[in-house]
Amino acid sequence: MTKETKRVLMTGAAGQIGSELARALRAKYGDANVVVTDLFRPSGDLAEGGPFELVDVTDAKAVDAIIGKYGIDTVYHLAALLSATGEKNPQKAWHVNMSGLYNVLEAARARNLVRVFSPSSIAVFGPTTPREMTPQDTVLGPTTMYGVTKVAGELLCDYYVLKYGLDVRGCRYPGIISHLTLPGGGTTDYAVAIFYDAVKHGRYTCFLREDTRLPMMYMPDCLKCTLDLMDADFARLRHHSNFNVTAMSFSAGELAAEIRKHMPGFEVRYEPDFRQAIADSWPASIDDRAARTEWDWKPDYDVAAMTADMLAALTKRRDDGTLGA
Ligand code: NAD
Ligand code: AKB
Repeated sequence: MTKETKRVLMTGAAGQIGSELARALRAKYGDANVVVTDLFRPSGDLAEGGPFELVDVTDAKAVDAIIGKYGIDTVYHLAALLSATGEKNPQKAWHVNMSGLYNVLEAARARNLVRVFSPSSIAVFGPTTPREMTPQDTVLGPTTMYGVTKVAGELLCDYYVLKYGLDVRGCRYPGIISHLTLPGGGTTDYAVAIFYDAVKHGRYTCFLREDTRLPMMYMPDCLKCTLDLMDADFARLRHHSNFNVTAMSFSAGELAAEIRKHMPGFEVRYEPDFRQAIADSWPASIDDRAARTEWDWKPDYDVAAMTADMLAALTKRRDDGTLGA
């Protein structure tokens, strides 16, 4: 039987996903029962709407102490360095991503926690992986340090399931698109930046080629996916920490064309940089039938619905004066 979550700890909560997932978890479990942590204190209700603590996940004692202090039973471990930042400092990416995960898993094992969520990424795949409808169980072979840490992370999580019976879950998020908190240094960040620049300036310079096609997901689906996976019946799960999930795939040029349906004068220039090689090593589309079969995963947003919603939300923020220069 799946055990119940009562008190949650989130690491890396000030980031793109954590800042929205923390709000969703507070709505679900109550403000006082979701302890939000990061390396820095974010402004506004994220730090003020419930318990907030500064925690560096590479500090094993700090991770264990915060779990003990608040009687935590479930951890959402989101602290990480992403692909582009990771390629600029691979040693730090290894340290943060691997030590952070190990410290969380060890504290969870020692304190017999109910459940841990540790997201993986499409970055686990590499140039030798089938690019179209990438299967659930296939060749991995990433060529970025970020991808290496995500493969090792999946294996480590599965080891804790097998060896210690710890309930660890995770999915391979594709690029996540959102309008509340900017992404923190990934290759799919262009698919967020393009909306900000469209609304603010009517033009965008893209760091990937026009024909670069990648799997993506809108934030409401990312939140649903995460919460549903964590609520799934453990007995139904054949996979644990490495579920393929996706909602849509498009090229940079196709996304620009979708935005032009709302803003006919929108201009995009393409000036690929080092992130092009990373994108070229990742899948164009994902087969997520395992997630659909094992815990009923199904996205709500396609590219048209996501684009309309992103533009409406960012236009409102621009008109409210909360979008910045
Ligand atoms: P993000 O970069 O926006 O946020 C990460 C947070 O971790 C930041 O707030 C940062 O301050 C914090 N952090 C970094 N080092 C830390 C440390 N030593 N101790 C504590 N906190 C630290 O990332 P995100 O997009 O919110 O990603 C969350 C998770 O989801 C990551 O594991 C990432 O790999 C995964 N993921 C994200 C995407 C995406 O498109 N956003 C896609 C696939 C997987
Ligand atoms: C990145 O681009 O690094 C992330 C990811 C897909 O893991 N958005």
